Amino acid sequence: MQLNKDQIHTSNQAGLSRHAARFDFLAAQLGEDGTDVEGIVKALADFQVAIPSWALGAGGTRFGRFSFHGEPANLEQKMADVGILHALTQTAGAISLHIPWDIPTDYASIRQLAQAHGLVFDAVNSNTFQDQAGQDLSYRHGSLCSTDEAARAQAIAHNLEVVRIGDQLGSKSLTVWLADGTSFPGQRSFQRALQNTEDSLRQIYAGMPKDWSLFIEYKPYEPNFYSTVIQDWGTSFMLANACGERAYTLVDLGHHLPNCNIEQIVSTLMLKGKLGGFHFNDSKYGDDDLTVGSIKPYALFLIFNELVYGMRNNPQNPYPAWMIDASHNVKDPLEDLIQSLEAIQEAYAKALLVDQAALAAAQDAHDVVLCQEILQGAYRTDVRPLVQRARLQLGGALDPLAAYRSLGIRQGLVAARGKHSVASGL
Ligand code: PSV
Ligand code: MN
Ligand code: MN
Repeated sequence: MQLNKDQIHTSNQAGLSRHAARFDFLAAQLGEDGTDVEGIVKALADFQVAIPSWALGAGGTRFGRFSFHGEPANLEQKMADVGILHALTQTAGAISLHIPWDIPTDYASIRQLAQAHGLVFDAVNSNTFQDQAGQDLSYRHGSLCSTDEAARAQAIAHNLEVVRIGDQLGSKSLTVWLADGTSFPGQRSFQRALQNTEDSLRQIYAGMPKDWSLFIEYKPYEPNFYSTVIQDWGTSFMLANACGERAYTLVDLGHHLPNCNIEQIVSTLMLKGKLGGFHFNDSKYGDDDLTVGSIKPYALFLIFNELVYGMRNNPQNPYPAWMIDASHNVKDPLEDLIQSLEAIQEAYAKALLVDQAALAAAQDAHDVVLCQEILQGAYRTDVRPLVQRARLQLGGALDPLAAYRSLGIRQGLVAARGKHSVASGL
């Protein structure tokens, strides 16, 4: 199933004049304050977020999995789903694969399909947090950190195989997330585990093509609950430095202990040129992987404020690789991703509204009240007409969620794939 521009164009007609009135009103207001409205609309149009191939089936928790009708059963169908998201939102122009869950069988046709949907392949993800069928050695006691040299070698070889697969698709980066850790005090030597992990990552880094980047994800707990080897941004940063210039830290919003100041982490990493990748989701308690912006939209805005600051002021930092890392079992996954993409665009638009020069002046004057007013003035602005305008200019839907429903997309997918298709992967 592929949406064409005419279907979207037709579904937009009823709302166009209302949109135009709202946009003009907001643009006039912002223009009076000296805001570059066209520049913001362009920045929004340029912002593309990768969709992970594992977010398209109905997710689950470790306690159960509930299928959603019309789920994509293979990589081609997952790409079709991302194509639908991209056609509607014009913000999901990339896909991120998890290997071995989504190994292409015919590379040329997969590349062609990506092109037809207007997609590129972003970072590829390795998986040494599960044992795979036919694998010689188990990761039960760790992978890149393992005290068993042969298990470590197997995990390194897997990562290099993932790079080889990604290279044939045009990917330029590898994301490593490890489940390695312990659940009980004394279970393993912290130092040996960290040293082994560093040695393994350095070997992976050395084996990547010279135009590839390595993203190292951290997470304080889960599935291990006493310690993880790469528990925090500091450990990831240290490992990235040990690997080399093209190794970076990846921040996943759900991978922090409660109340952590994530915006400060983002800011520090960008100052040091080491924020390589970013995973969006939201959470109430831990790594909940809820819809972006559903729980803490103000925190998301503050994080975006630092991202925008970093993108403008830190040329030493590469342009980060953005990805949504969320998964559900109560929503239609495509509707959920549309909501996440909308929340991302809104937070980004609000951050772009922050008058950074005025904020710097207020900071220098120690006018704490004014600093807060500047941030919250941007946050309280209803930026939806700007986000809509960016989408419209690219041929997307005025209201992607409403269009998804009125065009009967889920019904079409169920008719094409059946009620009980099951996604590969998790
Ligand atoms: C595990 O917590 C995780 O969320 C990591 O962030 C990975 O990116 C993702 O799952 C898939 O492996
Ligand atoms: Mn992640
Ligand atoms: Mn996670």
